[in-house]
Amino acid sequence: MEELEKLSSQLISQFRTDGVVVIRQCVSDKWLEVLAEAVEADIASPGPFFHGYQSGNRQGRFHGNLRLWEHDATFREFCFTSLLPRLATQLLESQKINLLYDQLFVKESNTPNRTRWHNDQPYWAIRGWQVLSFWIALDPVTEDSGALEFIPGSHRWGRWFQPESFGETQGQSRYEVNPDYEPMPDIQLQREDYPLVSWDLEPGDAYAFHGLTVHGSGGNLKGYRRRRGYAVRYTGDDVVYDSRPGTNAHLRSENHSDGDLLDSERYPVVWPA
Ligand SMILES: O=C(O)CCC(=O)C(=O)O
Repeated sequence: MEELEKLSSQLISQFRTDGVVVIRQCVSDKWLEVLAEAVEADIASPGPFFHGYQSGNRQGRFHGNLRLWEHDATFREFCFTSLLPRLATQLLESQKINLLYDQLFVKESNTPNRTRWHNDQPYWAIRGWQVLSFWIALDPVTEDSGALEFIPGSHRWGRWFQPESFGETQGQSRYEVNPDYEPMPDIQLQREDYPLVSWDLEPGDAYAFHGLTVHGSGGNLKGYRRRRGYAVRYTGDDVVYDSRPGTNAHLRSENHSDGDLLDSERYPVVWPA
């Protein structure tokens, strides 16, 4: 764990170029244990931003939730004091790190729901370049259990894709249309046209990816294993609030105006610690 506090320059450069890297064993067993308990508590009694996604044939269960840290001391402690803010400051090459929010994605075994291809930043009421997510595996994750797939370098396309609901039916956006966004091409149909990358993960491994990197995931087709993923999103020095249309209403702030620095109780500074 100690050596992980300093990421290699090669990894940081890969993040800069590809907009995605995998970080092995960046969450300790101790954290995994308490996070697992907190996840079960959230599934049993979800916080206010719960969203369940249904598959076409009603099979399985896809539990999602947002902003868990605001209601749960374990998630809060993790987002503030785990290694993640320290890793974020290195990957984003930023002096300061704000917590944007955290999010849970649990695909129970035999849950065929894909997570549609998308990039994240169009959903978020912020602008700036220094934006990243860690997606932490709480179970072994493989291609057939819903490993994330990414298009390396897509964070540099300069393309912002129109947000859509993660529900099953594509094209039924619950999001306000932003005329500056473009529709997401059907990447799933044209997979061979893209240099897709993915990694299997062990519990405690994480993907770290830029806010504009295009990604998606398959269903959890394993009959015996869950796929619990916990994502934590952080921002750096150059990020400010953005009131443009098309973002997720649950991720906006009533106390910020366009161009404001994020620093606040809602988007706390977590680095320097
Ligand atoms: O867990 C998933 O399937 C999707 C995760 C994702 O899209 C994200 O963390 O931005």
